[in-house]
Amino acid sequence: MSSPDFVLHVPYQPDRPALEVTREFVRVLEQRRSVRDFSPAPVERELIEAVVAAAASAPSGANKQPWTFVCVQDPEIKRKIRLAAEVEEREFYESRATESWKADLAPLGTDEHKEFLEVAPWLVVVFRHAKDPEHRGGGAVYYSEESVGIATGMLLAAAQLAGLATLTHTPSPMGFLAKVLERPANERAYMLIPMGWPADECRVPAAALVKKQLGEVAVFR
Ligand code: IYR
Repeated sequence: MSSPDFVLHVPYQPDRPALEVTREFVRVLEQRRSVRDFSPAPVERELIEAVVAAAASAPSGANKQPWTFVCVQDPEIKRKIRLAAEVEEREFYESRATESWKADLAPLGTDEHKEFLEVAPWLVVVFRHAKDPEHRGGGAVYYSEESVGIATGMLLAAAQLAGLATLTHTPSPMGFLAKVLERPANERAYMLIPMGWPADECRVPAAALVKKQLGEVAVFR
């Protein structure tokens, strides 16, 4: 190995679970659906903490970990988020979205009403850290979009493993989230993820069920 002598390396011997464990993980992940019908039943904070810990274990550019996960349970804050999101979404459906975008969304049956933002017991808001101009020398981040995308994927996977329903919600623009949640100037809202148990009568659109076959997405050479 060619790293300089002054770099400390430590042994790395992670668990090596069987193929069966991986297949079981795939089986769990394949059950994930974007859910908009949440049960208002509470979810214990410990479970949310475990899911966030999975996300926070993600790799990131130069290990800068350019993320903050704001976990909102407070009904008043959830209400503020819902109202602000619905303002943006109304604008989206009434004028910002192109006709072809709306046609692509039609099979999902979505609209500007976002009741789930108050019903779901938790809203996990993922913030990406941008370079901090106030922080002389030390505020750099690298590949923060990619890093936060990976962390968010791991968050969704862990939630699914816990049996929690999630929605990858991106009311656009999302600037209101930094304001409502009083985040520092270098944090940008990346994704708003309602999290909770699915409602007993939870239904999901049939249209989004079909995933591409492995042969369509993977190339082996
Ligand atoms: N943000 C809107 C619209 C929307 C956009 C995409 I791309 C989706 O996959 C689903 C919805 C909304 O949440 O309704």
